Amino acid sequence: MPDVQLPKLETPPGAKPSQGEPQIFAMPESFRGLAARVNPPVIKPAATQSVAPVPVKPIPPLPVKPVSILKKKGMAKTTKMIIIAGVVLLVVLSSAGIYVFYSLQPVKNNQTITTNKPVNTAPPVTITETPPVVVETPPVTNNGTTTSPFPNNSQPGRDTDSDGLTDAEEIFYRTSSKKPDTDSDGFLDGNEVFHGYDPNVPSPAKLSDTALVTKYSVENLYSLYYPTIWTAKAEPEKLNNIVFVVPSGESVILSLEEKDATIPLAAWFSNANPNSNIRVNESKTKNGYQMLVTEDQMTVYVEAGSRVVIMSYSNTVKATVDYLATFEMMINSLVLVQ
Ligand SMILES: [Ca+2]
Ligand SMILES: [Ca+2]
Ligand SMILES: [Ca+2]
Repeated sequence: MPDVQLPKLETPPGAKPSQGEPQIFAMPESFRGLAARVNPPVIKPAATQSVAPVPVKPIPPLPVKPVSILKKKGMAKTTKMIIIAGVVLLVVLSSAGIYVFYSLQPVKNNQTITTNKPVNTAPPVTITETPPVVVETPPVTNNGTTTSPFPNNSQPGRDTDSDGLTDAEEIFYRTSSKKPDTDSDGFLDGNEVFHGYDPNVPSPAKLSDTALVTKYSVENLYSLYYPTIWTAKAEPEKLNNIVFVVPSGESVILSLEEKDATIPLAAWFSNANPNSNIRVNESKTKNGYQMLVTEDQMTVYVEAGSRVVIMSYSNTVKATVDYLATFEMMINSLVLVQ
């Protein structure tokens, strides 16, 4: 059998030999390059048939309504009204916001709050302290007629508001001469001073807790309060006698007299003043000491066991008695050491 000459495998130019198996081209050499020589078939165009044109009916244009100038004006007016309404709405909302903002702010102290709620009234305060009540018995003569409490040459000081404090005393105690109850605690200014209460502070504030009065003490004998602006001094010849001098010239003189402790105060007075026509009335100080009070209320004799404390209001420089309530305050503040 003759050897069959196998077509030689050629490697196309530019082809890279594979590193493994050899590449094999199956197309015979005679067919190669024919594709480039074959003429492409000519396609004849199909015979065209003449078609009669279909008359096209023209489409009438859509009727366009002309926009009138008046409508344009109406639209502009509507837009304007919308803008105005918007502005008004903004103003209303802003006002509401401002109102809410300020209504939530804390109320200042000096603003007055009005409310329709009923105000709870605090229960009345009951003061347990013994209320100062002045019981002044006008001097009465034998036939029952009232007489002037002062000597003929003296008249009571002016008391504009009739509260028991003269206008001069109101200045000293810094109270109102036109208001009977300066601290509005229910007690008259004169009553408070009479009993040693502070007329400027509601009861039971004591006058002795203020700088208005000063305590005067004699060891083993007595103590009492007197106005700070007054001057207290001992008499040179009687060291037991103390003179409290008012800046305007009046004075209160305090003296001590010996007494038999077994003899009652009234009997002592009669024995000590056998030829005197001075009439006295029995009374008690606020601290409970027995005393005798002259009809003009300007001298008192206080029982002190083996002594008698004599206090006298001396008014030789003025026609008016301006410090009688203060004099009574001093008497009521007296504390005896027995
Ligand atoms: Ca007065
Ligand atoms: Ca007054
Ligand atoms: Ca008062």
